[in-house]
Amino acid sequence: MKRIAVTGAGGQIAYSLIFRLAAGELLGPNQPIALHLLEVPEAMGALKGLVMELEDCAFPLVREIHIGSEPEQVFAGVDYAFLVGAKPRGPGMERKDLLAENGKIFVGQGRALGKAASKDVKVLVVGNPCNTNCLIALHNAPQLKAEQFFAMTRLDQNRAQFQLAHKAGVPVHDVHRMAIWGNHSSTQVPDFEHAVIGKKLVTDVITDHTWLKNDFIKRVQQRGAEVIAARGKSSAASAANAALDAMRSVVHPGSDWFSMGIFANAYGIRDLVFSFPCTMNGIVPNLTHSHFLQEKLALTHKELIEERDLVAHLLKG
Ligand code: NAX
Repeated sequence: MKRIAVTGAGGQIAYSLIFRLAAGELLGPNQPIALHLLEVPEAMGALKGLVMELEDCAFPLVREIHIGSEPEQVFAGVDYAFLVGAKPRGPGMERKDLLAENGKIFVGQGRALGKAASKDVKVLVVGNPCNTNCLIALHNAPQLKAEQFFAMTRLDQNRAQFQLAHKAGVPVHDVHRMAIWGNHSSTQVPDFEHAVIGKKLVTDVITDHTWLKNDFIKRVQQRGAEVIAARGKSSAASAANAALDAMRSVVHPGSDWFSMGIFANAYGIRDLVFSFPCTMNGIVPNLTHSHFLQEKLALTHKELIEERDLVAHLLKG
């Protein structure tokens, strides 16, 4: 039996994610699972409704369902943890207020994972600001290795892959090596310089480089806002899908690159959770960028340093 935790289990991303986990989409059709679902007490009613629906699906792989509001109890023995729950930015709230509010959540959840989870637990942080929340969680779980923590930039990668495929008029599975660098925010760097379509560089297939440098980058950076404007709510099913893709890449990395926020000292980045292109062997080494992308990388790096400075009191030295 494998134990999978989801936090924010009464929220909208979880409403898609949990049913797909229950159907076996993470670990396959032969792996029985236990679901460990964490919510705040005020949302326990919604979570109980979700559990009824899970029961009514009669998923053969779901052997146990645990719900609760105490992270240490809910995380007991978990092998995989999706940290989705966080507070949304309220009216008049500044980024530093959001960081402080949500940062506290990840102090508590990091500690609880360190104490209660399986020693090999893999943790994917989705709740925003996910890179810095992930940094906080791993600092507060000294029993675990930093390499067990990941922040989700896979939705950005998937968005970028679609945009390139659409522009080139090819199926989305022809686009590979689509890396997102840096922060999951509007400073993220969608790296079109190393992406390929089939065996050719994207820059050779899409010859409109003005589109790549301007419209493409902006579209991917702003896609979350575009979805909110259209739907009136933030991305949910696509975020759940990306969370599954991301955790699957941790469990069974394939041959393609995947983007992931990880704690690593590479490419001049130190002591941050920064998104890099990864493979089963770790960060893809020895990539170089044009001056144009280097400037963008410097901006996202700077933003992550600023976020880290704002939560310095939540990090253990
Ligand atoms: P919802 O507001 O629908 O759900 C969040 C849930 O978390 C709520 O039910 C809330 O009660 C719960 N929660 C709050 N504090 C908690 C705590 N301490 N312990 C457990 N549960 C807690 O938001 P949803 O749309 O599901 O989004 C969740 C998070 O994902 C947000 O922070 C959002 O910004 C972030 N996203 C991250 C993305 C990424 O690519 N990394 C993309 C999608 C999404 O925007």
